[in-house]
Order: sequence, then C-alpha cells, then structure tokens
Amino acid sequence: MYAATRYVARGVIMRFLLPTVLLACTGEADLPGSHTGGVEDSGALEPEACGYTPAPDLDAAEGVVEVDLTASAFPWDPGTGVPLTEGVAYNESVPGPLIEANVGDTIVAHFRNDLSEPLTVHWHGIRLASDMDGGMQMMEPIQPGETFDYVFTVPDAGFYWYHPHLAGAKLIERGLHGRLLVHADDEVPADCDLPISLDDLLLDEDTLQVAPVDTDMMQLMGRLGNVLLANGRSDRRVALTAGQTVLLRLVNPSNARYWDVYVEGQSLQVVATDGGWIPEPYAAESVVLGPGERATVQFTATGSPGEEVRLMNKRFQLHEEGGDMIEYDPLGNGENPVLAFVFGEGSVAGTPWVQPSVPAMPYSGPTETLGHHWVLEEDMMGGTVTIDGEAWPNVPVVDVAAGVDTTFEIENKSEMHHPFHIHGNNFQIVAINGEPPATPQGWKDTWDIPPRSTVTVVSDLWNPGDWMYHCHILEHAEDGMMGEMMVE
Ligand SMILES: [Cu+2]
Repeated sequence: MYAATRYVARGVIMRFLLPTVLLACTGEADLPGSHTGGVEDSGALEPEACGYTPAPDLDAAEGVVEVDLTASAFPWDPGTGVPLTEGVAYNESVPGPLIEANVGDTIVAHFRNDLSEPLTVHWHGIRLASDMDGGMQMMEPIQPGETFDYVFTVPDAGFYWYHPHLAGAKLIERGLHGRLLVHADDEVPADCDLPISLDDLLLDEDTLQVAPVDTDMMQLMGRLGNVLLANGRSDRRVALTAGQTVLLRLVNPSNARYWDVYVEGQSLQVVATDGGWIPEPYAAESVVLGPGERATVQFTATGSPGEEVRLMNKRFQLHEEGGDMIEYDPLGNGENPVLAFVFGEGSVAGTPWVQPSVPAMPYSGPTETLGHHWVLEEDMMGGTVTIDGEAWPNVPVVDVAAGVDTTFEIENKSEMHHPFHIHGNNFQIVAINGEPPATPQGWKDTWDIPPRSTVTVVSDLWNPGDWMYHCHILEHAEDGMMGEMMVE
C-alpha cells in the first residue's frame, strides 16, 4: 500500500517537479504543483481562505499567552508529494505554530526537545532578557528529551520568528522555524491578513529529499534552494475577493536566499519592517528580504473573478556585479512564482487601511558615541568568513554602555551581500556608504550589508544583556561570522 501510494505520488512529481528542475537552468523555471495550470491538470491545492490560525493559548488570563512547543522529527511534504524523511518541525507543522500576542503580553512557551541533538530556541527580533534569547553563550542547550520554559514579555508590536540557534543551517532548512505576531493596540484588522514564510529548499533531483551540503562552495556561499516555498509548500493558492485590503507579513527563514518579491498587478505599500509598523509607509515595486528579515506590505486586491495573480520572486544578485558566482543560484536569473491568489466572484468595499501610529524615527545621522566598527571578510581561496579578522568564538567581544545612543558601522570587504543580525536591541539605519538610505526607515534587527559597502546604524541600546550578533546566512554564522556584544 505504501509503495503504491509512493508510486502515485511520484507520478505527480514527474509531471510537475521535473520541469522545474530541468528549466531551472534556463531561468524559466516553474514550480512543482504549477500555479499556471487549471485545477484538473495541476493537482494544485484548493485555494485556502486568506488568514492564519494562531497557536491555541493555554492560559485564559489576559496578558499571558501560553503555548506548548515541541521540536521533533516530522516528514513534511513541501508540495512534491514526497515527504522529507529528514524533515523536522515544531508541533509537527511547517512553519511551526504562529504565536499571537498583544504588545506587552507575557509569552510562556513550554519547549520540549524531541530531537536527538541539543537545541535552543532563539526569539528573533524580540527585545527580551538575554537568558531567554536562546543565544549559545547565555543558556545551556536543552538536551534531547528535556524541557525548558521560555518566559518573556513582548515590548514591541511587530512580526517576529523563532528558530534554533544550534545547527540552524541544517535544522531551519529542514523545517524548524515558526512565527510570533505581536499586535499593536490600535491595529485595524485587514480583510486578509496573511503571514507568509518565504523559504527555499534544496532537493536532490532524483530522490526529492533534502540534498546534502556536499561541496565546499555551497558551504562558503550559503545554501540556495531549487524549490521556493510559501508557508512550507510550493503549491499554495489563496482565495481573494476584489476590493479586499490585504496585508502580507513576510519573513525570510531561508539559509542564504535574498528574496525580491512582488504581486502581479497589485500596488504594494511597505507598512512595517523587522521591528514593526513604520512611521512613513511607502510605495514599492518589490520588496527585498535578506535571510532573517521581515517586511509587511499592504495592497487593495485588484482582479477579475477567476483570475490568478501570483506572488513572484525576482532573482537577487547575491554577489557584486562582475563576480564569477552569478551562476551559483540553481534557480538562475528568472522570476519564479511562489504562491497564487485566486479571485472569487464579485467584489467588496474593503476595510480602509489605517496605518497604526508609531513615533517618528529618532535619528537623522550618526551619534557622537561610536560603539564599534566591524569588518566582514570572506576569503574565497581559503574558504573562511571572519569578523574583525577572527572566527567565532575568537571574535573580540564588543563592550558598550546600555541606554546610550550609540552608532555602529559594519564594513563589508567581501564580494557578496551579508545579512547582519544583532540580538536584543533595535537599530535604525542612518547611512549606507555615508549617504542616507533611499527609503523611509523603520526599526531593524537584521539588515543587508552590500558588497564592499559600509552601513551605519544607531541604537539607544535600551536592552542590556549579553547578545550575539552574526551574519544570517546560516552557513556563514556556523563558519564563524558571529560575535558577542555586552551591553551593560
Ligand atoms: Cu554572510
């Protein structure tokens, strides 16, 4: 029976995945479970209602959100019809449960490690106490079969995510990541509020299983996938009605892929970044998200009954112009569909979008206090990545004073982009190569450092603690592009 099921499933894949893999080299790749075919021939999923289902709150009290969170092996299906035998997940769901809270709530997450290796949970972007942050220097890893209660307050409305901070390159790729959504007090719900994890997966073309990291180059450049996933599947379709106000809350849990996304025929407005709602929303043709980054975009759905409009990903060039790594991406130079919106009958007068109010961003440029000037380097020949000439754990610790407006410069001397993530505090980008950024800014915890560029950021260092910082290309973090900052 099992074999027969597999055989049938495999037939579906032969029809839909193989064109993907074969066409990938030409830049005209289509995804498994193609969005372009009709329902009968594509085998695509039925359109889902737009929205999300939060994790059940086990505590009825106001102001406390209590959840169970178990990491275990879980053979999930990325949309190929073939479950990943090495798949892992939180609560047998990819992405893991969406934890929903209001600003100021206390989160209680009863974590259980049912995997065979030690784990921590890092709450990416949350300004919490550093002994709850899941960084490796501040807590003992949770051993297989053991439990730990993460308890922390969420001080900022925004869209966050969580993931392991040990063996992240392997485990996040295989499905171990989830979202944490913190609402502002004055948020007016959109008609369609859709959190989307934009992930990629590198599958072996023959087995459709997670491909091993079998080359030094893949380790050095970061692992780019050949299948694009929206919320863990390559074939999602979401129902829309013309006129609806749509909010897409985007997070990038990919190991190394920078996404550059837009929705066909829709006018996007960026309304939030990593640390929540921004003071000045702005129109954008597409939105770039490096690994670890989030952005929320809003649009009023425009389309006719039966029409499909797709969330598309454009190729982002990870290396500087003229670099010889252009062909490294298995998806090539083309644009690829990620998810399809399917318009139903009729239209509605949508709920008008109201931007939640937030204070203006405080900084107009660098402050007097320079906390540190970091230098990121990558030695292609030697196969190493470093910060300030060293690899974790030998990168010198940065010591800065809490509560002081402090400027940091990150200089990237390498030929490729690096997404720089600092735990525990929020930052405002004030300059890129000495020039003010081109778009209005919001709070960030992860941001791009372009090749041969210097990015200047400022933080009030509101949150004292012992914090990790690192490149969020997970292979780079594990190869040592990571350090520690003491804020005291
Ligand atoms: Cu990097």
